[in-house]
Amino acid sequence: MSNSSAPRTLPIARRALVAAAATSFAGAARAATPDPAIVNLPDWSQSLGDGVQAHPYGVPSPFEKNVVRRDVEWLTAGQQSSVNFTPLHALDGTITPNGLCFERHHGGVAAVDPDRHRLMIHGMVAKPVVLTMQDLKRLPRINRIYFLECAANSGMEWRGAQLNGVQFTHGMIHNVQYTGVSLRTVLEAIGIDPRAKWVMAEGADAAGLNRSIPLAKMMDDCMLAFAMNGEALRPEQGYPLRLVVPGWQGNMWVKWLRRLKIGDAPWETREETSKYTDLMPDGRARRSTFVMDAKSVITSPSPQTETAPKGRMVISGIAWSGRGAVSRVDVSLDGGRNWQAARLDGTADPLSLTRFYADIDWNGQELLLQSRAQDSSGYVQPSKADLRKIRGVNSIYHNNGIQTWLLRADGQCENVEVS
Ligand SMILES: Nc1nc2c(c(=O)[nH]1)N[C@H]1C(S)=C(S)[C@@H](COP(=O)(O)O)O[C@H]1N2
Ligand SMILES: [Mo]
Repeated sequence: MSNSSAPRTLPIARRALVAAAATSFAGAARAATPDPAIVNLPDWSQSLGDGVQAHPYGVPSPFEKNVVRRDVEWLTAGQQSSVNFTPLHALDGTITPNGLCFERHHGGVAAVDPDRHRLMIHGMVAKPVVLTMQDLKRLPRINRIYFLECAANSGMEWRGAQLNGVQFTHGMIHNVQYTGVSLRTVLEAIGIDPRAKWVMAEGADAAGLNRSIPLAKMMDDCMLAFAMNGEALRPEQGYPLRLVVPGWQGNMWVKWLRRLKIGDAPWETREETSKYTDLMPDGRARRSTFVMDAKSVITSPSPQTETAPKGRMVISGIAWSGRGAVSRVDVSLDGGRNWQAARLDGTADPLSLTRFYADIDWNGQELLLQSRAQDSSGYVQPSKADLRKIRGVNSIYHNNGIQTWLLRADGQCENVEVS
């Protein structure tokens, strides 16, 4: 095509594109003509806006003020040993913004001065060391995106649908990019006794939370992280130093990390005996369930999202697996009778959240919305009924059953179960 013909043909091509798009925007036709939002100049176009230093640290639009972490008052006795939840219903993509990452702590948020913080590594090592934050920041760095899911996520749903919102049923998860050093680098430099098999990680908070973690996992992919999503860790997430244990239950990701003790057997701490074990129907406890199995949930529409209009609808959700990458997500509109493959968007990175979409036409009839994840190991997320057949209903932890939302004719969703 010659240059001179381009200006003549382009407008025609553009008009054709607009016309084609207009047919698929049929549902967006406005009742009022002319549209006042078009003919009247809005306030924000009639005066100058805030100057550059109005918010030295940026904050969301006031119109997004409801997008916040929320707690469930009756769940815990107080605020210090408690939890709040990520507003999954209002988020998209895969990265959780730092200010919206759910918090779970057993003794409140420790206010740690990084200059006075130390990490001691001792036990079955050639020579014990005490490291400052500056020491750690002089080691070679890596960046990795991982999900962190509390083992108690969806724990309130074992005996039936209870909490009406994806924030509360699934919001004990976040997915951020960590910056730090690989633990292998540090442990190899220190010299580990060849008979060593376990590492105890301990936090500097009032709870002194501690967990035994297999040395093999520590050497494989664990990290000492000091930054999340490009900035220093938030105090709630363990500033200035947190252990990252990819794919494994959140409780092991010790925050305000102050000590690693190398040993040859687990320490049987409170968090791995009385807590984070699952009471089975025969009265025995299922233990050492470190890996978080594949799970998914539809985040929109869901009980906290705006009333859904009829017509084109973007069903959106997240999927993850502690065993690898999410390889497939299926969506059902009829409570699990029929399934269709959802579209996985972006790169399905191992041990990190994957976003899926299903684009549908909704004619206003009731739907029973479900999603089902499958991971690179071949594992398929089970129905709640199948999970209960094996696990009973005495558990708190490790509920990765398929979630159902009833989308009612009025465009609102409700947490339900199908049998
Ligand atoms: N030192 C310390 N580390 C801790 C905890 C704690 O209370 N103290 N809570 C654990 C639990 S139970 C979970 S689920 C995760 C929560 O991480 P988050 O607060 O970044 O969401 O941190 C873990 N690490
Ligand atoms: Mo947790």
